[in-house]
Amino acid sequence: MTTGNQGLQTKRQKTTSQNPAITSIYTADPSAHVWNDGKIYIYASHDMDPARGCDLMDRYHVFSSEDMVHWVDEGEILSSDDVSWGRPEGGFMWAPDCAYKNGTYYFYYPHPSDSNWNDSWKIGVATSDKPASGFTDQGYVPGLGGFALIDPCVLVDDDNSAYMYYGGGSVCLGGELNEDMISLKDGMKEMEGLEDFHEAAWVFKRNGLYYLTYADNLEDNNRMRYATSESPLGPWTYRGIFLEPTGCSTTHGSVVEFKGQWYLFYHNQAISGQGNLRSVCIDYLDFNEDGSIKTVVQTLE
Ligand code: FUB
Repeated sequence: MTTGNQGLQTKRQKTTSQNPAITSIYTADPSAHVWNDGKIYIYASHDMDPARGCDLMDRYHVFSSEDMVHWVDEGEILSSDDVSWGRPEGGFMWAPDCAYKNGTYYFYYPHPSDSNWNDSWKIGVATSDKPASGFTDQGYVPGLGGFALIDPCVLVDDDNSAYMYYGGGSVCLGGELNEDMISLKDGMKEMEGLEDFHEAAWVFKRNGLYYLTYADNLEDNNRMRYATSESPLGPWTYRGIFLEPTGCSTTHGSVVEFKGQWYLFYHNQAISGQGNLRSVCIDYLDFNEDGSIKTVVQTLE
């Protein structure tokens, strides 16, 4: 199915765009990646309609595009029914990420392992040799999880070493992954230097500088903040807020370069008016000479 943001292509000329970008189903927490087939992919949470709550989020879809304008829904890639170790009642498939290393795509997602959901988060892993299908359950990252620890993000660095980040509440943790991309080399450590961290960690690299973006704690109106470091595991230097509230109580985003332009992927609730029926949005993201991120201008229609 094709859906999409027909206006983004000409936004700079017209100063208008079309957001949300994904309109065929409700989606949130977009993790965008450019793989070596030249396409850009969005791995997102899927808010289920009619809304009941986040317990109903029980499956993931992937979207792909060749031009940032036309988006193809590649279909469902994993549901809570596919997870052997998960909460018996299913649901709670929250913000995911995907990484590629040595011919394998690794799909990471937070999911509880028992009925006491917020105390039993684990970071599940599914793998495939394709970016948007064929994922099979590989269990979870040993030693990770527990109360409110969600939202995995994985950075594969230029030297092919890989780092995982996650967190929630007020703590953000990071650590290096082993070659298997499932276990950790030396465990996790707290990411130092972030201000007002809440959740939604995302790490990317630009011009040799690491950026860690995240959602803050502003009540019912989370914003996106960021910090930078010369090292993938910090310590981090706090740099500021770059996305103001979207009108949704949660915020969650990813930053990626595609064909020479940087973009911010995030979500709002513009279609439904409900915080648990969210929609993925896309806007241009620009940097200043000193590497700081310019405040993103949200295009609303
Ligand atoms: O989508 C479920 C949760 O809401 C995510 O894991 C958080 O980051 C927030 O967006």
